[in-house]
Amino acid sequence: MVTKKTYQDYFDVLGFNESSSIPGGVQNYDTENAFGFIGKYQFGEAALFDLGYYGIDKSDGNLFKNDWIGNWSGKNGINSKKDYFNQGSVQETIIYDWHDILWARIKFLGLDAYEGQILNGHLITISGMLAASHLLGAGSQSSDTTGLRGYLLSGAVFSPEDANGTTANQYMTLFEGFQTPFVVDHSKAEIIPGGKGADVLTGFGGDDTLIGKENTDAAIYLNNSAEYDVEKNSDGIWTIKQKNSGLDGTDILVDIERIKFPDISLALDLAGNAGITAKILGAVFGRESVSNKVYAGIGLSLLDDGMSYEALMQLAINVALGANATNHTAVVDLLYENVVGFKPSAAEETYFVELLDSGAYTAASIGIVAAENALNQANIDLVGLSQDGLAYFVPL
Ligand SMILES: [Ca+2]
Ligand SMILES: [Ca+2]
Ligand SMILES: [Ca+2]
Repeated sequence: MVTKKTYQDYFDVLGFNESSSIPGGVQNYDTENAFGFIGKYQFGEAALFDLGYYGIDKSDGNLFKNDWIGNWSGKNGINSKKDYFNQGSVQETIIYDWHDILWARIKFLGLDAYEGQILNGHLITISGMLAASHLLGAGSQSSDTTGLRGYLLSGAVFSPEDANGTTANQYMTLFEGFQTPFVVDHSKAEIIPGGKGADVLTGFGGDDTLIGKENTDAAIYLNNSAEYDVEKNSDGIWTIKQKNSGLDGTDILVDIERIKFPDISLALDLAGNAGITAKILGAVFGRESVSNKVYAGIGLSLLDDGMSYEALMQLAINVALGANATNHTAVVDLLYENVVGFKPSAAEETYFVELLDSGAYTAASIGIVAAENALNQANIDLVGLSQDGLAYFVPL
């Protein structure tokens, strides 16, 4: 189905998904599935109660069992399930009204703050949240593990499926980015927690708290880095303040490893991949290379994608020495000069080359010894980097 992404297109996709109704074609207003969900948009008793159509007089004792034994209210001329099946235009009114209710619930639960966030690789949009809450329910304050709220609080890791086996993440993708009548005010202070996956969070205006939790998480800012004061408060907690009382306010970042500005990015995990990258750069390419944002970006990207310290060290040595990378003397001289600051004596050179010749060390493993050496860490000012972050360019 080709879609333009208007609000009506959204409902066309929803109708197709719920009851195989074809836009401009067959509309399955009179369908009922094995769980008693009815009509083009597959409503159950509970939603039609909330909308004022069904069981208002308490004639149906259980709104979560879709047996339809209760009374209908007569709203919009619907006095029976048969009326409901026959009145397609009322179903079209109902689905719009229902989405007003869903959005009110999403806002009440504070879930609108998730609009624009990328949780575990899934872009969260207003239309995606509406569709997922139609599927799962919006959730409630009393449960962190159910409905749209449970899905978002899990960082899109917990992705329950409907009776047809469609998961919340599939809904989020299928219904991503349609126009809706609803808008989110991100200018206020928001608390936005991610989850177990790699999350990309944005607070926009106001004093926001972005919480990355597990994995390598990023915070996005829309102005260049010079616009902000970046300060480390303690391990795992940073403050990002827009200068001159800018609208972005003062954000608190918790368990965030990357800050992305339009001009540069900063890696904050100097005890993790950023530290490994900086130490390899110092040992293999020399202390000045730590400020090479292209090299730093390549190293971080490879490590974030799962490359090991040892494999990245070998790759760096190969790049630095080219055809000489298998020459043990060349490897020893390169690392020694970069870390110690001058050429090794003949005796020292012989000692280290023998460690490689004998197989006691590989070029990569002796490279790690050099990188971890306190002299190397002082050369690259690892302590200073831990306070300021490692600047890098994201590889194209
Ligand atoms: Ca905000
Ligand atoms: Ca995370
Ligand atoms: Ca902010």
